[in-house]
This record gives sequence, C-alpha cells and structure tokens, in this order.
Amino acid sequence: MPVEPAPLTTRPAWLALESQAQILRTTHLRQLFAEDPQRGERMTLEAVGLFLDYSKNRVTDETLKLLVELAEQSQLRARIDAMFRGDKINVTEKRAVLHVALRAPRSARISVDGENVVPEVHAVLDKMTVFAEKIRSGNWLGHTGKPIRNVVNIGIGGSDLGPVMAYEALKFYSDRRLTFRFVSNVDGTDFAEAVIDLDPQETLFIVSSKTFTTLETITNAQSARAWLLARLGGDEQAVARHFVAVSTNATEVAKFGIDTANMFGFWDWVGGRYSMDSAIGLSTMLAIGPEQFRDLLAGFHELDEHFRTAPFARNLPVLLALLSIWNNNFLGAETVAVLPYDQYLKRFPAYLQQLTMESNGKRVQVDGTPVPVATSPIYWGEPGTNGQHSFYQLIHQGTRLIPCDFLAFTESLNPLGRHHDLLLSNVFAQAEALAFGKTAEEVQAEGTPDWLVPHRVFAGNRPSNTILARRLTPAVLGRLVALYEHMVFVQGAIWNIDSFDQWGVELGKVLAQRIIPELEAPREPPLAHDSSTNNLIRRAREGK
Ligand code: G6Q
Repeated sequence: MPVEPAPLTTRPAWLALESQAQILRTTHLRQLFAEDPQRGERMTLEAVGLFLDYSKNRVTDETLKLLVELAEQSQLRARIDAMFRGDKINVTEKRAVLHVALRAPRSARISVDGENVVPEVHAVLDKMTVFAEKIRSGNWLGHTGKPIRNVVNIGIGGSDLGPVMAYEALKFYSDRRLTFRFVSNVDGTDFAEAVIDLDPQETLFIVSSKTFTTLETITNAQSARAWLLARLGGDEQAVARHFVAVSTNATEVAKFGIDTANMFGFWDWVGGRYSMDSAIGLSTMLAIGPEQFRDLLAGFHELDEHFRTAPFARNLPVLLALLSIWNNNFLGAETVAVLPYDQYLKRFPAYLQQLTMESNGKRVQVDGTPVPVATSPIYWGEPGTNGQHSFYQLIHQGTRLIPCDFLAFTESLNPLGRHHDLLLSNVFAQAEALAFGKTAEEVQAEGTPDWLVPHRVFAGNRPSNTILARRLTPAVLGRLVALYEHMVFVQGAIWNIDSFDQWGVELGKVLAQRIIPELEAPREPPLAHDSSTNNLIRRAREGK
C-alpha cells in the first residue's frame, strides 16, 4: 500500500494554494487574459485526440504549479501505480479496482491475487462477440423461430446508466434494424412502456446485474419473464431463447431459469459505475457490433495509458481533477455543470452524476476520520444549446459560482446546412460570455437606460473548461469516459477517500425491505416508524 500522505490541509501545497486563493478570488479573468495575450494558446493540452482549453479558469502558472505539487504531496503517483498493479485499493470492500483491465490488450498482464486476469477478460469478450454476431446476423432464433429484433436491457445504477448512455452516444453507429430499450426503475411504468409495442417472439432481455439480487432488476426481470411466457403459450423453455444474463452470480442466474451458457461474467474488481466496458456493455456491442465495441475499448485504453504515463502537468485527467479541486475547495464552487454540445451525448451528464457523486460523495477518509474539506461537487447538466434557454441564466447572472465543462466536436455526424457552425458558435460564445461578461460601461454605451443597467450587466469571471475532439466515434467516447473515470480517481486520491465503495445507498434499501410487508399486508400491521413515515404508509394503504 502507498505511504499515507500528510493530512490534507497541512500539505505545504495546500497551504500555499490557500494564499493563492486570497489573491485569485478577486482577480478577474479579463485581467489574466490582458496580462498574457498567449494565455488562450498556452493553457491548453492535447492528448489522445482530446483538446482541453483550461485557460478560462481563475488560475495562474503559479496556481497550476502548486496544484501539481498538491498531487505529488498526496502520493498520487503511488496511488495510480497501486490501482494499475491490482492492489486492493477499495479498502472498505477489500477489493482491487481494475476497470483498466477490461480494456487492456490481449498481451497485457494484470494480476489480482497473483492471477493474470487479462485472459479471462478476453475470453468473455470473445464469448460476447460470438453471441453478438448471432443476434446481429439473425441466426439466433427466438422460441417460435423468429430472429431477434428488440433488445431490452434490464438493470439499474451501474448496470443501466453506462449502457443507456453508450447506446445513445453511439446510436449513429448502431444497427437500425434492432430496437433497444432500457428498463431500470421498479416503477412498473418503466417496464410497461418499454415493451408496449414489442413482439415477444422477437424480443431478447438482457438481465444485467452484478449481484443478481438487486430488488429493482429482479422484479423487472420477473415481470419480463411473466410477460413473455403469457404471450408465448407458457412454455418455460422459451426463457432460454429470450433471456441472457450479465452477472457475477451464476447460482442466482441459474435459479432464474437462464441457461448459464448464456451468462456473460465479470468480476468483483469491476465496480458497477465502472462497468460499461465489461459484459455490462453487451447491449452496446449488440448495437454497434463487436468491431466497433473493440474500438471503444481501445479508446479507453489509450486514455488509460496517457493517465498512467504522462507527467501530472500534462495529464488530462489529473489536470481536470486539480482544476475541479481548485474551484471547489479554494474558490467555493459547489457544483460542476457538464454541458455537451452534441445531442448524442444527452445522457452523458446523467452517467457522470453516478460516476462522480457515488464515487466521491464521501465524508470520511480511508482510515475513517472525517475529510477536513468539501468532497465531490454536484455534477449535473444538459446538452447545449437547450440548457442555454433554461438554467444558463443562473450561471451567467446568479449569485453562485458554477464551473462548466463544455464538450464539443469540430465535425458533425449529421452535417445539415448551417447547423454545426451555429452549434459551435454557441458553445464558444457561452464560454466567452461566462469568462468576460459585460461591464456596466459597455451596457451604458449601448444606450441602456440607467435603471436597466444593473440587470444587463454580466459580471463574468465564471470558470470553464472546453474539451474538443474531432468527431464522436466509439474510440472518442471511450477516451471521454476514461478521462472522467480517472479524474474521479485523482480527486479521491487527494481527498484520501475510498472512491470505490457506496455504503450510502444501503440504508434506504434496508428500510424499504421493512416497509414492503407493511404495505402488502392485508390488514394494517403495527407500525413502529416515526410518526411521519407511519402516516405516509397508512395513507398509501388507504389509497390502494
Ligand atoms: C455502482 C453501484 C450500483 C450498482 C447497482 C446495480 O457502482 O454499485 O449503482 O451498479 O446497484 O447493482 P447490480 O448490478 O448488482 O444489480
């Protein structure tokens, strides 16, 4: 295990950054740009096809130097090495954290407890490939002899958000003869609406659940089973032709009636929110085909290698994490808006919410003592330009500091007249407006009456990053996801927290198990909750 770093707020770089923040809290980006005409070219970084412009952050060269020192003083290098080596860095669950092994080339060696896991990873990928080819070619037949045309992924959290996001992001590359649906919510509406227009004879369900015990997923899978059997004459043998599983739990998969020959495995060293490139990505592979799925993995791997080898000052995920720490811990921002200017990335912010907030929404350090500073900011967002017509008002003129990550592509996948230039002009204009704003003098000079001037002033000095790539391809998506995965890792390393557990989701699950029989009992059982919960349960029973 790496040497424990000094307490966070006593690290020399932390202390120096606090003094820096005193100055930079009142320094305007207008001034920083005026002082250095090259700033917009200098404060950029290009690697593996991703271009990051971070010049519109309230930082100087000195700030960046100190942030890199903070990473060093936080033992980041040792932590990166420990992850790639397969050490059990998820300390509360005593697990290795090896999503990087999921995209390692066949020739790589990555060991967990002395065993090289790369051959198993590729064995599963090969099995997925054979299956995907059968479905895509129409050679896999349903119970009544018809080829599969509809694929429904049933899963939740890490077993849903990645697959949905990737399907939407890579729709351009997908086989349009196949229809994809994603069911996650235990609200019956989700399932009912997903299958409403599907022919069961042509429908395949992928039950995606690492544990195969998750309430929502198992309930939805059972409803899917009942839906299918009711429509295909009740023959239990139909299940094997219409259900496959992605799981680590063969026993439960078999109990459900799914042939374990049609189970695609993964491992306890893959966290749910880090699993879209494991067999959990089966729906993605079915949509875009095995070859393009491997391109996606190759993209992840390129970013992994960049992260592992690039010096911190020239390392995309490290830089992105350090800037987020600067904005969050030193300038007091509490959220980060992720704003993709690409309609295909419409689910990317939702995906990132889980990745960032489930990973780093922690209040204690790895040794159980409180983290002395704020941890994960709140990540949220919507695609541009839609967001501009709703919440951007608050970012421009509200009282809060909201750093933004703008994502855009220089080439459109759907070139259509002027659309793409209009789209890009908007993303660049937003970053410019946020940084530089509009002064009272400028507003006055336009002839605005005095009383209206304050309403029309834009203070500016709102930080943003702009990430540009040429084209949204499977490989580029892999790089983008890996970029944020490793950014989260770096944040967690600096805060000295376990980014890979999620105990915070447990309590609600346990309490729900207690309430289920209280709602289902024919006569009201004794209720021993607080008066509010008791009352809500009574009202729900009455309203049934
Ligand atoms: C992610 C979490 C969580 C998990 C879901 C689904 O990191 O662990 O979101 O993915 O609870 O779990 P199963 O895959 O076990 O059904």
